[in-house]
Amino acid sequence: MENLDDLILKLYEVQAIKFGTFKLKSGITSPIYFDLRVIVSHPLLMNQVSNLLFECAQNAGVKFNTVCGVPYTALPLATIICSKHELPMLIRRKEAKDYGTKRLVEGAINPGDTCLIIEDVVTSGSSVLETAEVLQKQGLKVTDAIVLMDREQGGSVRLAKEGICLHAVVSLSKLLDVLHAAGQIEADMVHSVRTFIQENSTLTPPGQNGSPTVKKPRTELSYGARADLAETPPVAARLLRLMEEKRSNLCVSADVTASAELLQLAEALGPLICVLKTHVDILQDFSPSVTDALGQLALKHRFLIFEDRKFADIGNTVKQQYEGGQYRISSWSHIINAHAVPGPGVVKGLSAVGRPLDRGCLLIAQMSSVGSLATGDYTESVVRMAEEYSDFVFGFICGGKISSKPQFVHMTPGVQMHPGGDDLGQQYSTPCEVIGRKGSDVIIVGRGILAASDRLKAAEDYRKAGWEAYLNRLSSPCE
Ligand code: S5P
Repeated sequence: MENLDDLILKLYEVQAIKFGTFKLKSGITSPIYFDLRVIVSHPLLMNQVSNLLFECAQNAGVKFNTVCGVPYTALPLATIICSKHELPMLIRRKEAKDYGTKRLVEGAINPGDTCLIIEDVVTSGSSVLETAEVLQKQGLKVTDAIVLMDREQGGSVRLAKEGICLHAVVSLSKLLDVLHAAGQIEADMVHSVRTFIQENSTLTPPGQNGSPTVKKPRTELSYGARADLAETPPVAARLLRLMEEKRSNLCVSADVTASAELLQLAEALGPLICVLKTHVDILQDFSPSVTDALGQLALKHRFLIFEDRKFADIGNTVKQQYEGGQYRISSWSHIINAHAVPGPGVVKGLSAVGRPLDRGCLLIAQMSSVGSLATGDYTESVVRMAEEYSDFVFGFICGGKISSKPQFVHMTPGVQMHPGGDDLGQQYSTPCEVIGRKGSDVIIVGRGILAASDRLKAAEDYRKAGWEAYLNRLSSPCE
């Protein structure tokens, strides 16, 4: 992570990233501009970028036989990677030679081989697609592309629709966070770039005339691609994006009773998790300073806070429970959850408080405990309620995937390395079962980590198990 922060600052220093007013090829005026071509004059930076691109492919578990850089900026990057790791490379010509062999691709082509594509910046994904098509015409398979910078304007979704999984070293969100934290850009600029990106997605809304005819997706959408599709509430895209960046679909359930221990857990496990789930009402020594400190740690380690309050009353009551009382949950918790039992009023009440603060809510659609009544028709009604209030509800507490809408995040409790349960009705499934077979997105783990003698190691084991199950799911054909 520190490597990445350092890289972002260096790219800014050499003006590969610029802020201001730029007219793009499309005629649109953009507040941000990337010109990665300049890095060829900075050999150390070239090596650093190439290393991170290669690491990204390795971390994503991509399997490939050969490598091709999209001409021209990514060409030298692919060369460095191939040279350093002794991998065969292919060069795509932009124009076929009008003499000699007229080849579009130079290098030894073995039909059936898988070629990894390397690119510098992805906006709509069209340059990667062009290169992929040329390679595919030669009989090569293209399953993955690694990009240094994803502008988050729909490229990963477009590529996924063509069966190519895009892995980004740096997302635009991360870049803005790092430059802002380092005092290089003002909050106003962060805001105007975010607004520009949101308003200039290259995705054509489904059903609209002129939407491109796309092949049936061969791969499932990655968390990063789904972040591009998740418009509201903003916390959904934030979560999906940081899962992709931190390579973590682990939520730790920090069910401890002392504030100091809660903060220690957040400090130690923060880098490994995407969400920290709390039950602040079990803290014996709660004070607002704890949630302030937790907020600081969430910023430092880039995780979201989820107060597992399970609201379940009429709208007017939950509104007060969420905003007021001694816990003032809405002021610090990015995510909350609610039972749907009271009907839509519970969501409306919570939304009145949470939406203006850009918070998000998960509906409890299923439970992990023996004899739970949240099954069948009830679960289906919860999914419909989530769809109706999708400006605030962005997912579910559930046992597995219950909605195919990519913006909905499925979070599953009752997870341990071995199936089983406790003597009060809790039931456990494994990360592999929950993420791989049942299609959930996030594992929620409490005692599996808290009761371990080495909590840090246990958390890393769960992170790895959850992430590998996700990668396997991504690489196997959908449906
Ligand atoms: O159905 C559920 C919903 C939730 S949010 N089952 C659960 O166990 N939970 C919560 O997840 C529960 O309140 C606890 O905080 C955590 C599971 O903890 P563990 O120690 O059993 O992993």
